[in-house]
This record gives sequence, C-alpha cells and structure tokens, in this order.
Amino acid sequence: MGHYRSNVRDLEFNLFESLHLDAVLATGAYGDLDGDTVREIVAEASRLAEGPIADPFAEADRNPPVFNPETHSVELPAGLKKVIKTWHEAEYFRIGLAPAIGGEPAPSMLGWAIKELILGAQPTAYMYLAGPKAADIVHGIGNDLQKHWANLAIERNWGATMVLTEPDAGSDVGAGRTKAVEQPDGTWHIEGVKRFITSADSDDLFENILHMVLARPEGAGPGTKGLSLFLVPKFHFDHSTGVPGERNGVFVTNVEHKMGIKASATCELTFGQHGTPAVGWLVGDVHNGIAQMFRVIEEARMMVGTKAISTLSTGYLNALDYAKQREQGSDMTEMTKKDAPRVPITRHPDVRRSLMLQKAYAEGLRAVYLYTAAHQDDAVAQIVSGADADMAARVNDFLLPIVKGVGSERAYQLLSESLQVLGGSGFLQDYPIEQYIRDSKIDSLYEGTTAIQSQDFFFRKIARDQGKALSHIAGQITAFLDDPEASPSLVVSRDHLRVALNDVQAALASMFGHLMGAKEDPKALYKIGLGSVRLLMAVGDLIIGWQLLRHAEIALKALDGEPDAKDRAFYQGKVASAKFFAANVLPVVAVTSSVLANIDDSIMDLDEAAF
Ligand code: ST9
Ligand code: FAD
Repeated sequence: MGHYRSNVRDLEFNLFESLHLDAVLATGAYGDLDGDTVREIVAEASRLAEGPIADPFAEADRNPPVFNPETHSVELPAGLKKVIKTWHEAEYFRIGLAPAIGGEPAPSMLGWAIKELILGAQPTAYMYLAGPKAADIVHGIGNDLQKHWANLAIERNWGATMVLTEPDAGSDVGAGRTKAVEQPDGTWHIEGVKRFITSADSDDLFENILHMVLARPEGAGPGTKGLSLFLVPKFHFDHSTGVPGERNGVFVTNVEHKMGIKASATCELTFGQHGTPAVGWLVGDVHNGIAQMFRVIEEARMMVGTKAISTLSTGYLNALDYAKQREQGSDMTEMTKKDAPRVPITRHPDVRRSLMLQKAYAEGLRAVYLYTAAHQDDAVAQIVSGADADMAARVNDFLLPIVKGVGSERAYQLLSESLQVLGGSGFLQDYPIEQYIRDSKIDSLYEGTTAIQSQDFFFRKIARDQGKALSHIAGQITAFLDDPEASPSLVVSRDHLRVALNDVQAALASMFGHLMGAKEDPKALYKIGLGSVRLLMAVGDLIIGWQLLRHAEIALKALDGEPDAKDRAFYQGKVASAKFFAANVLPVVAVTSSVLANIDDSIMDLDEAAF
C-alpha cells in the first residue's frame, strides 16, 4: 500500500449525514446529480488518490525540480508530471466550475471533498493544477475578451500563478514595488521582481501559463489599494484561438531550495528585465487589484487549510496502522509482572490518548472545512444552517481563517503526535510522516501567516462584520445545546461545550474591551496583537468541539438503528472522539479566556536588547 490513507467513510458521513447532501441535491439546483453518483465519484477519486496519485510522493520529494538559468525553465520529476496529467484527465476540475467555461454544477462541498483526496495524496500536484480555477475566477472578473481567454485556458489546459510577494513585500502586500506602465495600445508593461511564486514554470506540462500579477500603475497611490491586477501570459497568444506565439518578457530567475513541498517549484519571477517587455492586460479594465486578487486568495486559503487537514488525516491513519501492529511492553495493569504477554502499543493509555487526539482534530477539522464549504453555496447554506445568501457569505468569510489558520497550526502540531506513535521509526524516511511534517509546515506560512489570519479574523471577520457571522454561529451552537431531543449520554460533553462557548464570549469581550480602549490609547491595540492568535485557536477549538458533538448526536441515532459491524465501529468512534475532545480540549479554552482578560503588554515596552 502507498503512503496515502483516505477516509471516504468520514467524507460521506459529513456530506450526507451531517450536511444533508441528499436534500441539497433534491432541490434540483445541481441538475440530475444524485447521491449515488456522488458516492461513485468520491470512491473513484479516492482509489486514484491512494493508488497512482500517491505513488511518487517520496520520489518527487527526493528529486525536486531542477532550474536551468540559461533557459529560465524548470524540469519536474517525471513521476510527478504523470500524476498531474492523470488527475487532470480525470476531469475533477470541472466539478463546481462555471458551466460557461465547461464546468459541471455541483455543491462546493463536493468539490472540496475531492480536493482533500489529492491534497493528501500528492499536495504539490494539486498546486500545478490551479489553471482551471484561475480561469473560473478570470471568467468572473475579466472583461469579455478575458472571459474568452478563460475558456481558452480550460480548453487548451493552461497553468496559472498568483503573483503578489516581493522581497520587501510579504505579509505587507501593499509595500509591493512592481510597476505597471500603460502603453498607447491599452496594454501595460510590468517591471519588477517577484519572489516565492508557486509554479511560475512547470516544465512542459502546459502550453502556456497565465500569471495573475499585482503591480502598481505609475502614479497610483500607496498600499494595497494602489495595486492593480494584470494577466501576464508566459507566451503571447492569438487572442481568438489561443495558439501561442512569441515569448513574453516574464522569466523565472531562480528556484528556491526548501524544507518541504520540494516538488512544488517556488520561483523568483522577473518582469521586463531581459530586453523583452512583460506585457500585461488589466483585469476587467478596472483598477481594483487587491479586491480582485482576494478572490484568488480566498480560494487558495481554503486550499491550504484543506491540504493541512488532509495531511493530518493520513498522518493519523498511518500512525493507527502502525500502532495496531507494533507490540511493545505489557498492559499497564500487569506492569509489575515481568513475564506478562507483550501487547500492541494501542493498549498503552498514552498511545490511545495521542491517537484519539489526532482522530478528533483530523475529523473535527474535516467537519469544519466542509461546513465552511457548505456556506459557499446559497442553497446549501440555507439547508445546513438557515443562513440566507448574505449570511452565508459572512459565515464563509468568518470560517476561512479558522480553516486556514487553525487547520495549519493544529495539523503541524498533531502530525508531531502521529510521528511520536511510531517511535524512532517515525523519524525514518521509510515512513511518510517526516515528509508530512516537512510538507505541512508551509501551511501556516503561505497565504497569510497565522498572525495575519488571526488579525483578519478579529478585525475584519468579527469587528468589521459587527459580529454578525459570529452571532449566527453562536446561535447555531446554542440551538444545538438547547435541543430538547439531545442524547442524555452527551450531557457532560455538552456542559463542556456550553462552558467553552461562555469562555470564548468572555475572551471576545476582553478583546473588544482592548479595541474600545484603543480609542483613548492606541497602545491598547498591542493587547489585541498579543492575543489574537490565542483567540483564533480558542474559537477554532470551540467550533471543532461543536462539530464533533453534532456528529456524535447523529452517530448515536444511527447506532439505535442497528448498523452493520463496520458502521457500528465508525459511529462508536464518532461518539468517543467527541467525548474525548470535550473532556480534554474544551476546558483549556478557559485558560485562554483568562489570559486574554489579563494581557500583560509590558513586553512591548521592553528594549530589543533585552530579548
Ligand atoms: C501565496 C500562494 O502565498 C501559496 C500557494 C498557492 C498555490 C497555488 C498557486 C497557483 C495559484 C493560481 C491561482 C488559482 C486559484 C487558486 C487555486 C488554489 C490552489 N477577504 O485590511 P486591508 C482586501 S500567495 C477579502 O486594509 P492592507 C479588501 O479588498 C501570497 N478581501 O489590508 C480590502 O479592502 P476593503 C499570499 C480582503 O493593510 C483590501 O484588501 N499573501 C481581505 O492594505 C485592503 O484591506 C497573502 O495572503 C479578506 N480577508 O493589507 C498576504 N482582507 O477593506 C497576507 C483584505 O475596502 N497578508 N481584503 O474591503 C494579508 O492578508 C494582509 O493582511 C493584507 C494587508 C495584505 C491584506
Ligand atoms: P514576513 O511578512 O516577513 O513575516 C515574517 C514574520 O513576521 C511572520 O511570523 C509573520 O507572521 C510576522 N509578521 C509580519 N507582519 C506582521 C504583522 N503585521 N503582524 C504580526 N505579525 C507579522 N507568494 C505569492 O505571491 N505567490 C505564491 O505562489 C507564493 N508561493 C509561496 C510558496 C512558498 C513555498 C513560500 C515559502 C512562500 C510563497 N509565497 C507566495 C509567499 C508567502 O505568501 C509569504 O511568504 C507569506 O505571505 C509571508 O511573507 P514573508 O515570507 O515575507 O514573511
């Protein structure tokens, strides 16, 4: 068996038993797509992911892309190229894309469930396959000609990149210096150097690459609002047929050597410095670059969170397989008997603790990203949480930093537990977990670091939203807690959830207190900066705990119906992980609440020399 272990049963549980996919499909909003077809699609995608897609995972890591400075090109490992082609040919990319560019209508949550599979099996492959989604976005924000290019990009299978970062503009995108100079024919010449650009060259995978580039038109203002979005193709092309022509003046000038996701080419990209102008086209003929680019960023943040969560899930399932087979030591109750039989390490309480924590986070975070995806479609959101279109968009925005920020941090933290279960063997390259850890570290860095996610969460998704999405979610949790049909066997767990909800509300009140305080004394903002990551993680735990307990209720009802042995174990696992999370993780939220109420900001006055 290859490295990747999918969890199709849990995906189906989320889609059908938790998020009511049958009812969603019965609305007719997605044509004649039905439940059986969805199950077949997911099962087939999983087979592909666990088999040929996962196959060259280690090979691609050990033989990373090779940069040729003479030709400004990147050579990719052959196995990885084959994987990328195989997944593309399976045409999953059409799921959920606009029908006008050849997409198949489907709920967003189905698209993300399938993306989870490739993101766990071969994450770097998925990043090379961003072209169709980029085309979908260009189709949404481009002018008529650019909408046609979006069609060409799908038909002719072009690659795509998102180009924001510069050496002096990382988190601070608004510090970008790359310049755009308008030409008499309405095109623009882009001049500058961008850094860390994923897939800026991709061997011979694509006949063309559409770079989506933020640059500052001459004379435009400072900061992000002065940036505009340009399409800069690798090759000029016939605007009607798409047939490629001359090379455009955008060249890869370096490829980074990295800790993980080594198979993903991370490139320096230079515009207009090699004697050929880098010609760009202003997207949608409007100077609204940062808002337009955020359409791409939102998609990519969801992708990064799902990648991290998927990696944690396969890390956990690998650890579980190992633990079931590894015998070591005797049962703790017989620890003094030297001749007691050896037991599988799954008998040791600390291994059980670790496995159950991994399971709870992996499945809880899966529930969170799919619940988020459910709010990316108006019809689905209505069924899942009663949100109207406006509220659905707010809830999606609110949950994105949790999927990305909490998903990436918890995955990296818990993958360390997965490795620990294997003991010294986990440290070896014979097992995939060391690579999972290396490959998933990036998830808390790119697409906005965790600190950036936490500030986005507090300032934009809560304060600027006037707490509307937050109230909607808190209302859902309260309704769950007050459900008169709640199972008696979850009473204690629900109490933990109720207390955690109160603790989060107290933590938020403290943060709002600091925000109000900043009107008098701007230095009160430091307290928010010192506490925002903790707040994000605490809200994440609250929402994970709620989702797990929702699932436990569903599982308990299913257990009453006498399921078969396999399903019985599955549902029992749902109940056990929810109870475990409620008892072991939710009480810790109180600590965060207390810390946030009494934030000590004295380190902000400390001389740097004292660090
Ligand atoms: C990266 C790529 O890291 C990682 C790997 C990607 C692999 C895929 C590669 C292929 C891509 C091809 C594309 C395909 C499609 C995707 C497929 C995925 C596979 N929500 O607060 P303000 C907007 S890329 C929505 O004042 P500052 C809004 O318009 C690099 N919009 O910010 C707002 O105006 P207003 C990623 C938001 O102080 C305006 O921005 N880099 C949001 O000026 C200004 O807002 C980063 O992520 C939002 N949440 O700037 C940078 N927030 O307020 C991280 C802001 O009027 N840094 N807007 O509505 C940040 O996010 C900063 O906080 C900042 C600050 C830049 C926004
Ligand atoms: P910095 O912004 O310098 O941050 C350094 C540290 O300071 C971080 O811990 C950060 O959290 C903290 N910090 C910075 N500002 C603040 C603040 N205001 N408040 C609190 N803390 C702060 N970019 C693209 O445009 N396209 C891509 O395709 C792309 N792919 C990438 C692939 C890889 C492998 C990598 C490593 C990066 C990629 N990036 C890409 C860039 C990525 O998005 C940035 O690295 C990221 O946004 C962080 O910027 P930085 O590295 O400059 O770190």
